[in-house]
Amino acid sequence: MQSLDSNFNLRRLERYLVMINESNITPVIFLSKSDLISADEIENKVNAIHKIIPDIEIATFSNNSLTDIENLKTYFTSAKTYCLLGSSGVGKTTLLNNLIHQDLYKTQPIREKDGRGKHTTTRRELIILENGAIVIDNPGMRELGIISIESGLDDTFNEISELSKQCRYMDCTHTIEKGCAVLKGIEEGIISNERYQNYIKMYKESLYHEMSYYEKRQKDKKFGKFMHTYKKNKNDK
Ligand SMILES: Nc1nc2c(ncn2[C@@H]2O[C@H](COP(=O)(O)OP(=O)(O)OP(=O)(O)O)[C@@H](O)[C@H]2O)c(=O)[nH]1
Ligand SMILES: [Mg+2]
Ligand SMILES: [Zn+2]
Repeated sequence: MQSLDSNFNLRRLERYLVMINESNITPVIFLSKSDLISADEIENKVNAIHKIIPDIEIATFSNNSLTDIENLKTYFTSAKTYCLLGSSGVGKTTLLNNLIHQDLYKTQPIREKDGRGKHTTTRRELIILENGAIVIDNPGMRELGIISIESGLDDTFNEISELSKQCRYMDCTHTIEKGCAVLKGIEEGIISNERYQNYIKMYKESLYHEMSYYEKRQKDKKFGKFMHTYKKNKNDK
């Protein structure tokens, strides 16, 4: 979920989608606070998403509209589980309360000075809707850490991964190599530079995380060895 006002951000959306695709979850984009901007602006934002991810489902809504809430309910199918993800203050808990027609969970206005949420929800809440759909409200995310994102990255940046098959080298990093089809695609305007930048950034992050994970494992091994020798010495004494 992103709100259609200041929170709307395509790059952040891509980050969420990488994580979601990596986990094999079907994403649906909810754009909240449609009451705060004009119909034209809403259309522009929806088009901007569809331009980079053509067949993703998008629903725009306002938590202040009963009709919109009734409409959103059609997205929640019986016996399926749904997770509300998005920055603090976009209206996840407000939606949850609306779905159950009760003000059960706490919501809070966003900070006026920077338009950010106050991290009101501090733990996950699970509710079951009338029709049996399960909805989980999550605390707004401060950042989206990345663990390993190979397939999520490919699914989200589909046009880049498709082109990369034509790179001259199998292990092309698409940054400096001669014969890189991705770099060529940017030059020719087939690939958007903004998407490329985000792709590279997330790719590097995932490498970094994998590396530090590896290093952590190495450390654990050393620690394990240490404990083993320590115990052995102790028993020998
Ligand atoms: N104008 C408008 N305000 C909304 C809408 N949805 C939520 N809000 C307001 O936005 C503020 C934040 O809503 P919350 O539901 O607490 O946001 P949240 O996503 O749960 O935030 P965290 O729990 O911090 O992650 C509240 O003041 C809501 O009343 C909407 O559709 N339109
Ligand atoms: Mg909340
Ligand atoms: Zn390349």
